[in-house]
Amino acid sequence: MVRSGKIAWRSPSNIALVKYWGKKGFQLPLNPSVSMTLTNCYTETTIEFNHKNNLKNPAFSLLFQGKKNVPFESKIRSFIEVVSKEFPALSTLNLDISTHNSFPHSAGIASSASSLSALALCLLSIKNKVLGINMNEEDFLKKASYLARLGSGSASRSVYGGWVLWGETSGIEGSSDDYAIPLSNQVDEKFNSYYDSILIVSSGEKAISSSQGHELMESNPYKESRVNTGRFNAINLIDALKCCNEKVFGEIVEYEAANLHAMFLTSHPSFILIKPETLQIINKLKQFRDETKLEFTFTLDAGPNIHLLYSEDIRDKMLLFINTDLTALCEDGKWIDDKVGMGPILIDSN
Ligand code: 2P0
Repeated sequence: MVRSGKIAWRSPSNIALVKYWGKKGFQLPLNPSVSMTLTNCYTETTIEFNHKNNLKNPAFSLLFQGKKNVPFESKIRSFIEVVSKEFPALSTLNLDISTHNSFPHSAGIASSASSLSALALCLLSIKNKVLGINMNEEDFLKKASYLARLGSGSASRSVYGGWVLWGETSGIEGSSDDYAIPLSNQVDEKFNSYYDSILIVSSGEKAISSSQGHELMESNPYKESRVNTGRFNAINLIDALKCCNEKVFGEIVEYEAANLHAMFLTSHPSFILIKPETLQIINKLKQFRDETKLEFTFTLDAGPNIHLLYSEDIRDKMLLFINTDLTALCEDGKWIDDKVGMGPILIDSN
């Protein structure tokens, strides 16, 4: 039995095109979601572990961007407790965790997908080392996605590169509410060159956290309709990815963003996460598309920032438009240049 060692994983963030919003049971989604894994927005997490004889519970220390972080520590504590149920030997280990994001905390980019997936990958690697388990890559990633989902729903999708589905979906073999699956071999090559230019409208603290927002879906009068819309859109978006129908892809993506924010407006209490500049940018994008007929689309996460999605073919034209027309509406002119990515990387194991 291995008694001490070090593991480090880099795990990316992802952007959902069909949105996960609302839960059932323990961290299970009301409807399936489909996402694109990113490259440049990622978390790197290192865990040094040591066996201790007298521990009753897993003991850990946490450094986030080199500093103590109390709210994040409590999220990690709950997650480690949940993982301990699957991996009882974890309670005999002391874990020194150090984690940092490639994107600034103030960029308004959700970090739970990358940070919880990085942590899930590290804990599963540690389990396999300590217990001497050899898993093939497919089983390892499925289990890592399952564990990541227990920490944060969107994190289940970050375990895979490319395009990813989380949630049972009619007609898609292997799809499950328990873990995500990669869609890579079902996606036309064009979508594997997709860019995500993230226009930062505001990096401020959100009025409502995602956990609170998910909870508010319970009493939302449009809950049933949203669940059906999400299911329908997941099936049709996967079809559009297969057939390379960028027009249909874009229509679904923009409808999903609007539908997600409509759920915020119709929650009790109602909340609004977009800002005036969000709408100004959307109007400019629609006008630009009407004039140029370029096939790009955009989506919003649970926040005011805009994710502008487009293929390699039109990259130069989009960059020019971003720089001449859109950065003036971004906070301090900020935007993040990202693209579809390959998924997590093991960066240290000894
Ligand atoms: C998503 N979001 O599909 C949706 C769309 C934001 C908008 O999942 O409570 O941080 O940790 O499972 O994953 C954000 O919620 O929620 C989210 P938890 P999570 O990406």
